[in-house]
Amino acid sequence: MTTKTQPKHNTNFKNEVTEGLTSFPKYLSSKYFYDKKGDSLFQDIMAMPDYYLTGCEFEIISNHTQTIGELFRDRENGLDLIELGAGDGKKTKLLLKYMSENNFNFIYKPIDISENAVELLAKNLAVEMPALTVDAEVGEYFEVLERLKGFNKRKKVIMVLGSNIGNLKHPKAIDFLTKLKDSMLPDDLLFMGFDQKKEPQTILNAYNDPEGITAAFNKNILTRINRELGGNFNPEKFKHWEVYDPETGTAKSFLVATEAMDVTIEALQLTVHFDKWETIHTEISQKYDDKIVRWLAQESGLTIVSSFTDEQEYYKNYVFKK
Ligand code: AVJ
Repeated sequence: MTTKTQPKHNTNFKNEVTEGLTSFPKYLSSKYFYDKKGDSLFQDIMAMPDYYLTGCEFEIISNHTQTIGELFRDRENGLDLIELGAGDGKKTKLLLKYMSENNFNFIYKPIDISENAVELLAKNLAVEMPALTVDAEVGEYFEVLERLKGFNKRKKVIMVLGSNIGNLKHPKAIDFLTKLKDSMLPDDLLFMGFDQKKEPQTILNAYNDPEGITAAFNKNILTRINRELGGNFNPEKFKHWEVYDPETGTAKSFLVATEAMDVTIEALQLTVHFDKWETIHTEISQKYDDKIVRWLAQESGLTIVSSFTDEQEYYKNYVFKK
């Protein structure tokens, strides 16, 4: 197992925090939710009944393990299974087990922005599936994509589960999908999860739990600025607020200042003023339907090979080729 870290990360964090908190309206990127605390809060979110996404995708992969696995199967030289945003690998393990037990010659390459998540996963797999070759890597999607081009000797299957693409607005999603396509050869596949449009209240509830786990997750970005950049945010003075627009399919998270205040961030030599009820936009969680996914694929030069859904049709996993 090898783990490579991106040294650029802290500079990116500083620049993006400066950019976001000096803009109007203010924003921060959800990719910075995921430190040790954020990872563990996200684990808690995935275990909440209201956060249906995880259960639906687990249902899909467990009901169609063989069909999906056989789509992945290579004809000659073996295959690289590359997962972007691997997280804890609970859903992926279903496929890893199937492939291990059915004579696939493959290596598993999980890539995640969270060093902590990648290390935990690699350690866990070393115990649970000792025969599996795991080559883990830490990095951001867009950085890592460049390096995937060097992977072209064997068949490659790229997986992006959890509707992680939903954090990107459509133009960025097209950019991301296009780059994935550019890293693919004709036999390669992309297996990706897209949370579907549904009863708006169901979506809102997934991001608005009464216990405040999602609120803590959202506010963790402030805690992280405090710790890593010497900020003095008081997270209690911010309120988590979620909206869902059924027309665009976009769920949006905000942190709302409940009083006027000044916040100082030492490492940025920056003081940020908040008016009472001023917002920081922190995340989008885009919801999709077949039409939108077909459009995204077309714009990115990808073709949909097949798709799988759960009993309630809350969630879909699509298989793409170039
Ligand atoms: C991991 C990006 C798919 O947007 O649903 C969960 C993150 N944010 N609760 C999502 C998240 C609030 C999640 N993704």
